Amino acid sequence: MSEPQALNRVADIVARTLHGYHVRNAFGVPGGEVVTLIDALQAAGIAFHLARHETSAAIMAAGASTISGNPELLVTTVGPGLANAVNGIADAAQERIPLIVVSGVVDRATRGRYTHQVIDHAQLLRPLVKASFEIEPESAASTVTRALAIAMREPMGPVHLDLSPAVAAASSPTTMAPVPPTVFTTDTSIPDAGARHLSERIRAAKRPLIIAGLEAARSDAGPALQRLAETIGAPVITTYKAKGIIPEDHPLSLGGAGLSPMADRILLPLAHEADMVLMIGYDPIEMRLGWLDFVADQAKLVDISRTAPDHAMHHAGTWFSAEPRSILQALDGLLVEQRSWSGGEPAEAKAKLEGIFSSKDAWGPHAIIDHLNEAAGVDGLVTVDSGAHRILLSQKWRATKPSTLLQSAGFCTMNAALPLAIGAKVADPSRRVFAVMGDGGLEMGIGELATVRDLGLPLTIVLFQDRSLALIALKQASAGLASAGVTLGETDFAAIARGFGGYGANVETINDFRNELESARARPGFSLIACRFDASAYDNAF
Ligand SMILES: Cc1ncc(C[n+]2csc(CCOP(=O)(O)OP(=O)(O)O)c2C)c(N)n1
Repeated sequence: MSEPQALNRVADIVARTLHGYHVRNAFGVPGGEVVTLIDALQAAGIAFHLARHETSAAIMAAGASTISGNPELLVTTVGPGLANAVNGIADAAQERIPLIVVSGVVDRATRGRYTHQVIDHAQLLRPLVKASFEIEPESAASTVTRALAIAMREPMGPVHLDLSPAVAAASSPTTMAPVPPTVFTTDTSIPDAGARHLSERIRAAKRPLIIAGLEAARSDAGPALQRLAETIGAPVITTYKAKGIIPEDHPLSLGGAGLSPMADRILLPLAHEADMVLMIGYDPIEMRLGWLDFVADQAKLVDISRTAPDHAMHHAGTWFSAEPRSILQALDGLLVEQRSWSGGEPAEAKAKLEGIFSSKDAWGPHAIIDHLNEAAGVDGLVTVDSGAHRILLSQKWRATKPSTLLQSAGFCTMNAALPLAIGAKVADPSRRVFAVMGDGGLEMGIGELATVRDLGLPLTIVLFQDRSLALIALKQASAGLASAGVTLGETDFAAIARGFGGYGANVETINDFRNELESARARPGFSLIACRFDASAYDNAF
């Protein structure tokens, strides 16, 4: 039990402020420099979850934040602890995650002379975080609220705080722990001159096309976007992260685009034919180079986003600086049904896309994805790792709701799916969560199976075991190079899962997969289903 006065340490003020701003989960690996902070977090009602690697911990926080809608916390120790988190913090930067990183730092009294584990944290993270501050006793709460505000400001991203052990344990000179202000949003969905101008341009379009991205999905713009698409007959392409913003079985949905050259060969010509492209909350960070100047005529390109487009992947002639949902709502009353695409090109594109990503093989990645899609249902939450399996899955997957397929789509780091799944399940234990991974990705972060076990999470891990870093093997082949450094030996993942205290099965038929998926549903611990197939199944698959 903590002494009553111990609850007024600087660390307690930090923790209570974070809690007041709805932070409920901290992920990390402790070190001597953060023990007081961890104690204070627990006392304030923020659960500290032990991960096995700091980068995984950062991505767990990303998964939790995506589901909770609130900032979440990464806690690392000094030096090596923070350095180990670099990949995960970079991921938060590119995936727009409001991650608060708190690292221990050597006490000020010895900082100028002591060198053990000492590196310059702020300098290390400089290109990755939106800001970096050191927490001081007099201003601890204000520094934390400022960090939260910066992390949550669009585009959201990570903010770093250093907290030394002496400051963390010091008695706080103040008890103030601010709570967020009550926010009243003025109604920007009332049509104004901008919305009228946009509606006139839309009315004049004969072949409008919509590309929706993360900001639209996060701003809950789906229903208004679907109404716009239906009213003006515009097909909708999304980035992988915005999949499901309108149900992907809708006749106007052309699914996700991003990393598949085969999909691009159908979607890019359609974009060329469009006479107006409405890019709604779209950030091309998720797209391949094929989308560079995908439409050269600036006049056709219209950006609608709260965040100023800060890339040069293409150049829109017009930017409507607004929250996507409100401008779409404003358009509602200004547009009447119009007939577009008299040649039926969108329906033709949809049929072609369905054709190229289907496969009649009874076993292999196509069949596994189809079956998992069905089994996950409307509310299942699926995370997917980087690699060939992700590109095929993202193209084939039919999402009917936004934020039901989580992935690192801007940064595309391997070993994201398991930590994302852990964070998502911690944030919402009521959801069934599946992590889809390649064998390379799982082997990179296999230690997190221990985290899954220790947190008692009944995740289902669907492993695409092709004994290959298949995506890189495909790149070598398409460059005419010999295969090198991409072959993986055969791990017995069923045995590995059992060793980590879970259930494991190696499967090679769709029936076995179906049965394993079904029996995983009721199991209290985690299940790992290793689906074994040959990497040649990805040849010409996307
Ligand atoms: C941390 C990191 N290292 C390397 C890469 C490059 N990379 C992208 S996909 C991939 C192969 C992944 O192999 P696996 O997990 O087995 O999936 P598969 O491609 O076989 O489906 C590699 C090495 C990356 N994206 N991230």
